[in-house]
Amino acid sequence: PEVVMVGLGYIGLPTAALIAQNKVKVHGVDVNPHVVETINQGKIHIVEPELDKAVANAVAGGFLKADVKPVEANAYLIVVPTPFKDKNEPDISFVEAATKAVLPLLKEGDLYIIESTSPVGTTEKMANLIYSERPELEDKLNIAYCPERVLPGNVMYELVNNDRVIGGIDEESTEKALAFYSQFVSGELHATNARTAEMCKLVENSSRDVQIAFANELSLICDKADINVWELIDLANKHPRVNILQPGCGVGGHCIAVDPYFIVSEYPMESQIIGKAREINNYKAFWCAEKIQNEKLKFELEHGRKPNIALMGLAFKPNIDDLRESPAKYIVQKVLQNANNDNYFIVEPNVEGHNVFKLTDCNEAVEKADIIVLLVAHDEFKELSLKNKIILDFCGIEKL
Ligand code: SAJ
Repeated sequence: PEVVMVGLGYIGLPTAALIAQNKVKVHGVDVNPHVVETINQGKIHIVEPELDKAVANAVAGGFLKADVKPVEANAYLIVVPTPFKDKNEPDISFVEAATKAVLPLLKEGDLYIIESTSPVGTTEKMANLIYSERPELEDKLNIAYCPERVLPGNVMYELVNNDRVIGGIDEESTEKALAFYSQFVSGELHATNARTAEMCKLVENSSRDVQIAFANELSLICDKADINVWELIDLANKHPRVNILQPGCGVGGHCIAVDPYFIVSEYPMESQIIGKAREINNYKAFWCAEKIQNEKLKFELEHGRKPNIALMGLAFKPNIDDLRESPAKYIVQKVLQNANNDNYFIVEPNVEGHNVFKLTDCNEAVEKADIIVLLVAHDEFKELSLKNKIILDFCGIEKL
């Protein structure tokens, strides 16, 4: 094969399929034998529009093959997770393990690229690791960092059309990596160094987190000031140079709620706003859970019975089935603690059956509930008639 792709998850698999679509042979590697088997049958293990067709075609055409081990190639892409250890320290052990797995296969002129979101300096660190084990290859490899920036749900389009930032550990590496991506990407390719490219990825997601924190802070202020925050933001955004994002029940997903910590943990004294934004967005979910408890107590005092409560949405953002790092899920878990679950109806129209939560049909939950808590702005919820119900709207559905 021409390319070895280490990691066949949410980014690695679509990228492998895209490269294979261009009739370049890709050898995909994943530590999970079930994933390897599924892909080799031309099927997929994740939910992403258009990905099933792309993988089926790539496998049937003989351009994509999966395995638990890498083989010799000309380009090696590392697309594995970089999770967090305790105290919000980034954990690059998967990148390290992937690098060690391809290390013995490297030869002069090969391209080694990291796409995984990584703390600044990771690419240099991996270059040192490679050269300490293979000193004969020193300065003879092309080593670069090129982060992905695709939006889940629109990956197949954005992989081709988004601009990319590409940073090598030296100029030749940058050029070789640019040439590689120019085969598959029609967005613009921007050259820089590895450290800047690493920081660029972290800053993109931190910027969004800070902006959402501003909106969430406004929602807390407006709640006290008795002002409708959605109307307020709408009006403020009429200013030609103001563009405030939407408040919600917190920030979730495995990128925006995580990547800022890669900066904060490394530069804690300097990253005041970035750190505070994380705190505000985390606090917003806690605040929502408290609001629900208070509304419940108020109802009990007024009516002398426990209210039925519909908790609407579990996903981390509208119209997806992904519950990872979801503030809505956190809120539901928190209000269910020590509660009589018979009074709660959990609704998530994008998920069919869940091993922890007993899910209720949307209309049934609304019919039975005294209090409706709107956690996620799923399309299904916009059509509901919520007359004569007490409504806690944390995602602006009533306004939409
Ligand atoms: N959210 C709000 N208010 C808003 C916008 C979003 O509360 O106005 C919340 C969402 O509900 C969700 C969270 O923010 O809980 C994150 O959602 P998102 O749609 O902003 O982003 P992700 O996590 O799906 O994808 C992001 C994207 N990054 C940016 O927009 C800067 C994507 O381009 C990245 O590739 C992706 O992270 C990643 O993999 O890093």
